[in-house]
Amino acid sequence: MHNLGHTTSSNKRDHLLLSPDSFIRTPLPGLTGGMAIVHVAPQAGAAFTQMTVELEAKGTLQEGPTQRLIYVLEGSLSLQEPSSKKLHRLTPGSYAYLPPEHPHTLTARTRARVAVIDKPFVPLEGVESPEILVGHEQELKATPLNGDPDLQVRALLPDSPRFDFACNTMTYKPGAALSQVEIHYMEHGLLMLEGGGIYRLGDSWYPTQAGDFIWMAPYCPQWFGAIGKKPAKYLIYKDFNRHTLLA
Ligand code: UGY
Ligand code: MN
Repeated sequence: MHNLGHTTSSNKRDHLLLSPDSFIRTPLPGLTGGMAIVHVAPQAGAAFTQMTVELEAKGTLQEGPTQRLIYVLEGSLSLQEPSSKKLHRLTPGSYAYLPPEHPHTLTARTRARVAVIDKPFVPLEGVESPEILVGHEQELKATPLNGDPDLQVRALLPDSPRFDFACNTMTYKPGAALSQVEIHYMEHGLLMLEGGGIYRLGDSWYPTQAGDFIWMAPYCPQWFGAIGKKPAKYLIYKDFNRHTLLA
């Protein structure tokens, strides 16, 4: 539906807001039986790529050109990789960190949707590179952000300088909000998973709901307040643990 050219999506110098009505699906090398929605990429000014990969049953996704984090949004999948003889079974909330040059095959057992984050790895002298990690969000301890019990953060990756990025889920009770307008050197890729609210990005305030994607460039002023009767939850990426001159 053309909707007379209207969309809530927006492309500004320091942020992108992409709502599902403007998503474009494309093939991707290493992807069979599915399509990729590339939400953000270096072409837009980001130093990473974030996509949602949609797979039919039996569709597969193989490794990309660099390290990767996957987070299952929908469906049931299996992950096969050389360091383990067993198949990892993945369900919604499952995630996996896959180091660079770590061949793997993700196979959909049912129709599935997976958030995929690819980032060129920045090694740190004297620090071992990270290894494969597979987990489920339910197993993670939640930490209140700045002591606010109504805003809970779950870190998918361990707090370790081995990793050059962080990826968290943030869950806001209705009415909860970030306690400050953040402005920082790290960029963000954000996928709204549940509920909604108002996102301030730069000098604009946007209604935001489950399904939306946001990219925040370094130093993009940002603030979120959850609105509605159920919690708002998002998956958020940021570059982390490296000197800015190394990135
Ligand atoms: O980790 C963060 O910087 C996070 N608090 N930012 C955000 O939610 N926009
Ligand atoms: Mn932030």
